[in-house]
Amino acid sequence: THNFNILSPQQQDVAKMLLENGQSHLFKDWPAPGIDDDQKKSFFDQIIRLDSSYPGGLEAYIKNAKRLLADSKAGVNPFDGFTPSVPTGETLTFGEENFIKFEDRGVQEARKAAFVLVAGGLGERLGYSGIKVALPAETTTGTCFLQNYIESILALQEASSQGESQTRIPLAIMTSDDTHGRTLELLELNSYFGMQPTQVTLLKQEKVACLDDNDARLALDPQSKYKIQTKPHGHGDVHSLLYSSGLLKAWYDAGLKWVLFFQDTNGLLFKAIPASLGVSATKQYHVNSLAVPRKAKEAIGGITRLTHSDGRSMVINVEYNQLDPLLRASGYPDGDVNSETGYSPFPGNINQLILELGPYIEELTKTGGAIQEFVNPKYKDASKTSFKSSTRLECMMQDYPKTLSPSARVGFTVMETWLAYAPVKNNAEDAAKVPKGNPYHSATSGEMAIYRANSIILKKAGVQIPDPELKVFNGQEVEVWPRITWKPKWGLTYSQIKSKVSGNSSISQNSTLAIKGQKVFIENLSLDGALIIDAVDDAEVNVSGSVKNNGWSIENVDYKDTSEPEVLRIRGFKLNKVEQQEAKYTEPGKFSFKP
Ligand code: UGB
Repeated sequence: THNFNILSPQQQDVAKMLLENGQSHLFKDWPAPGIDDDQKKSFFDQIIRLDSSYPGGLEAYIKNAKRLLADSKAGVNPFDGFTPSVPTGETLTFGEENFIKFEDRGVQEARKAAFVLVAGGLGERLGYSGIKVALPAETTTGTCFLQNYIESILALQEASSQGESQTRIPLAIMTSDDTHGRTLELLELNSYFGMQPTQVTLLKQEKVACLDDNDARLALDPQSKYKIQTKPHGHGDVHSLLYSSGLLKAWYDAGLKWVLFFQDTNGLLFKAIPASLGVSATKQYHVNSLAVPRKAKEAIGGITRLTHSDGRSMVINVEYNQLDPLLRASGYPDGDVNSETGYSPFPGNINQLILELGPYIEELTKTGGAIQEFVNPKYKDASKTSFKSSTRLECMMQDYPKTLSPSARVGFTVMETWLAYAPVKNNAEDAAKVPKGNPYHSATSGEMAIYRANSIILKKAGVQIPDPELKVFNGQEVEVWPRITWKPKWGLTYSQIKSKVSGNSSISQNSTLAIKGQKVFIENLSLDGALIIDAVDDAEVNVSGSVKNNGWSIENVDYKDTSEPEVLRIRGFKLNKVEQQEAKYTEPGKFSFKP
């Protein structure tokens, strides 16, 4: 009935495959040959794209979808036979001897590392109109997440290369149609924030076909009968993309050993990277997941040991929406609740994974990078025979260990939340509804967490800093510490930071301190106001004396106030730069800053 003669042989093959896999509805409304031939061809272009971007092709996608949809309809429990228990991992406390030892080791290992940023998500929960990596992590300097990430990797590169200039830590960024163009533009407009353009590889993930029903019939776009409707497949795509692009092999051939995955909006992350890489290297972990103490019902997965009745056992993330039902079904009648410590006994997954490259490539050679998928249809009614809207298969990058053999060394590292984790995921309205005591994960809390972490670190390094004030922005109560920021190259590890701080210094609660230089030494500084130190890398500046001015105050901004820019509205405050002292050093040399 279908005349496919206008098609190329490759297109005819996929047409045949579709018909053999229950997809004849796609052609049901096609007019006679000669009509709409161009659209028909572009339909097949899309089909071929969908076919080539999925491990095993579209046929495998349809088969996997049928199986997963049947399981979902039958209510099959993905954890059937498994009992959850609390796993043991490495727990680190910032500044302790152990922590410093791991940091030193991590810095050494970093020259053999490659970084992978997953940034294909649009961040629907945040509702920000731009791409998330372009969002300022903090507004004191206006540094966006991508800049912070790249400068952190460059700082690590410099610290680990010990003068060997050829070390270049590669960075791959997974984008999607939603983020690709704007990510590339951000990099190009800012000269890659100091990286060599050849150091950075963008890998674009494709969306996958939507499904209309339990027979996995592909959904047509509501606007066009010549287009399949598509949706994101999830961050798990990163594995097949790294594999099929040949990047992993290139890294392996270049002698690299570690691949570090991270997400788009965590302004604290790199404070935890050196130590956790040190843990991977010391413990020879094939997989190391970073974790933080988790509040029950927090929207981060729980790291769990799952033991099967047949004896198999694995340490894996159980996603936040699955943890509660799993616990209830396995002898924890209260489900996902805090223990007497005030936290869930299951560490929270922050989706920062460190994989050892050799075993990783070996595994992907077997799987082609395919990650265990799931489907989450919204059914019309209890008969589960039809969907409210089309669905699709999804996958998550942290599910990678699920296919590993039990002999794989899979571990995790728990860090303090203040040091390691403050993502920007929730819009102001939703953040204000977060149960009291649980983290907001908003632009407000994300920025304040940076000041808090920097203040706590300087305090540990010997600077006197008062306790924070509590303030409310966009309905969220947060700790407000002095607004202290520094460039990653000033101090990425505790040892580096301690080597820059000496004597007797103090910073008042209302102060702002921005260190935009590498060799800036804080000696005997008393700061009550705003101080910006901007020095080229070869200028060594010793800072002491007393700085007092009216500083930068914090003013409330209502998120509904459209006269303010969106980046300020979503955080609920803006900085009013009343008065500051600026110290600028543009030439190499030795300088003393004494106001
Ligand atoms: N992302 C992509 O690159 N492509 C996609 O198709 C989708 C996302 P979300 P999520 O650490 O806070 C994860 O949406 O998926 C990127 C973990 O699953 O921010 O709800 C996207 O750009 C969860 O266990 O998070 O939850 C972003 O960088 C917990 O660890 C990243 O993937 C949680 O993150 C995450 O996407 C967390």
